[in-house]
Amino acid sequence: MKRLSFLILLCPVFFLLACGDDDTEIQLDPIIFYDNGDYLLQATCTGDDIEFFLDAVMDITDGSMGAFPNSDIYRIYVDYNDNKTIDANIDLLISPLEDGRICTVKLLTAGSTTGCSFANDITGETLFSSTENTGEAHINHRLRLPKTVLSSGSSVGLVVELYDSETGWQRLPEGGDVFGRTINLSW
Ligand SMILES: [Ca+2]
Ligand SMILES: [Ca+2]
Repeated sequence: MKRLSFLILLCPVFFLLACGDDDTEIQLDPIIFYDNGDYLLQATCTGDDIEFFLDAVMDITDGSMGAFPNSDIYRIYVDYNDNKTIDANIDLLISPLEDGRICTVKLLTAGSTTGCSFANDITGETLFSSTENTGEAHINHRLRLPKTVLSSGSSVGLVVELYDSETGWQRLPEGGDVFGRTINLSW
């Protein structure tokens, strides 16, 4: 009886994981790989780089400048070897600093990391402006980085977290976890 209960408990978990297994292929033209109405996440393949455009259309308060927690920022958890597991010193967390530099750290556990490292070929900016998605000024982030930073192969699992100083953190995909449930990209 105990074994049966265990199996019943496991089934919904496997179903949830299977739901997130479809990769979205990034092309030369921008594609929207996540859209929940409040946030549109786009990506484009540009040569050896991938350019992310994280459009926080719901965030109409300008925190593009300033210091956390009064700024609007993001962080991206990167499952570098795309195996749905946190691997110490392999998987990454990428986030902008107040001075505009992009900090890359290696994950040690879900809640601890190495110190920041910086690379000239990882660039980004946060703007408070209108975009093609909506004419009202709002927060939007750009991040460009080499494919080789994102993945040991040609696919990656991401958990994206966006912070609005007014409303706090929002994790995408909703219900995502590092790295059991991710947004999956390939190129
Ligand atoms: Ca804001
Ligand atoms: Ca991993």
